[in-house]
Amino acid sequence: MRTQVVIIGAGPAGLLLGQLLHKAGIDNIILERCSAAYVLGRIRAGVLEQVAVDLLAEAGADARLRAEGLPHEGIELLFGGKRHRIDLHSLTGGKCVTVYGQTEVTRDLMQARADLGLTTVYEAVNVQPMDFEGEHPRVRYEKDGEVQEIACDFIAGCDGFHGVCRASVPKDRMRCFEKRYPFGWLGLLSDTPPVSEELIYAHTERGFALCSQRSQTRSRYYLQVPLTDKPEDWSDAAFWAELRRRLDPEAAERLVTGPALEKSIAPLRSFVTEPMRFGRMFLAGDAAHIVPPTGAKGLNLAASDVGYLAQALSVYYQDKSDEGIETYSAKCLSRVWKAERFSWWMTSLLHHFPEEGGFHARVQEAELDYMVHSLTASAALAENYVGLALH
Ligand code: RFL
Ligand code: PHB
Repeated sequence: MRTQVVIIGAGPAGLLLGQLLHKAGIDNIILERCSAAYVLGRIRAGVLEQVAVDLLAEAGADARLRAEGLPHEGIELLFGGKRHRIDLHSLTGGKCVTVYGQTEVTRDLMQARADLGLTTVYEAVNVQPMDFEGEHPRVRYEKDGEVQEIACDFIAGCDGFHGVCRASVPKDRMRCFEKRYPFGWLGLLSDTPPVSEELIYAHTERGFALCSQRSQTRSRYYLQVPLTDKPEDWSDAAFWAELRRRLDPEAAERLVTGPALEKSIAPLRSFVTEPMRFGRMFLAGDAAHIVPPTGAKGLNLAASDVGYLAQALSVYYQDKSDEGIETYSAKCLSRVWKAERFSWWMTSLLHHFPEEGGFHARVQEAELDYMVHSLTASAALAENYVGLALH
């Protein structure tokens, strides 16, 4: 078998790249370790920047997003028992974000790919990128007990943080930067109306909480919890009671509870690999970097990486030029580090760090108060939250 680009991983990065390459006339095959149903069962991000929305439109997978996505022009910060609105729209000269679940983005991209009859091999095991430092890369994998091999021009490593692509690069060819946080987020999805029209980011002495949503009838809530907690430790009733304690009285009163459709804990981590290209293999999305979810940047960075990659490969095939390929890593990393900084900062500002003591907590409160009363500081938050421009 032969194709131009083998994409490893059918998460949002791999599926979006597949569409963008197809639109540019570049053949590609996607290899995914899990089943399509498993991929769709993972509940993750919910906030899209305009850049991600535009790329989904370019990929021809935005019909449902346009019909069902919820434009949000502001967010609320809750601290000291009061909510303060950050008017994203007016602070950024008219920009906003779109609330639309990663599950739905993935479903739409899978559907678009199926409609075009493009090949995705699900449940491909022992996927192995090979010879990517030379002119003739190959990818070997097993399907239904048989070993298969695909020859290609390029390999796109869109296989997430635990994928095989980054793991296949010799350690001395890359540098990794990592920060782990001493807590996780316990998420709960429920078919209940969201407590508030806009997202609430809450800083309290009991820990951080986030009130998000997927639609007018489906809510997604998160609680900061110790890393030692397990989802089984939290009954639905315990979750709702703790969320209520972290909200202001009005929101606590208005909160509608219901059975959890899903409950899971994600540890918080910042991680970056440099560079993001190794010969003819590129890393994109979580395969190359992780952000803590506080800034809602993980999925958006995955989208902008593959936007750059599709552009680089189009230039290669259309203009016979290596320029896009050679600048891919630096272009991505410049954007990645700004999102890493923002996500680290939002995480540091909003979470409870018991080991840091009272001084740290007072400085957090002072910064939050400064931020909501200073137009300059609010504008810096808003500019990053809606997403920096692509260069
Ligand atoms: P994904 O979505 O992890 O997809 C990678 C795909 O590659 C497959 N794969 C392999 N396939 C073949 N061979 C192998 N050896 C393979 N190894 C892995 C996997 O099965 C999978 O289908 O990465 P991608 O496409 O880069 O997308 C990135 C986003 O998913 C990610 O940035 C965000 O979801 C991060 N994230 C969140 N971001 C937010 O902005 N807000 C959130 O609330 C939020 N919650 C989360 C998250 C990430 C989580 N992870 C990674 C554990 C919650 C969790 C639990
Ligand atoms: C979500 O809806 O899952 C979500 C929203 C905003 C975040 C993180 C997660 O910052």
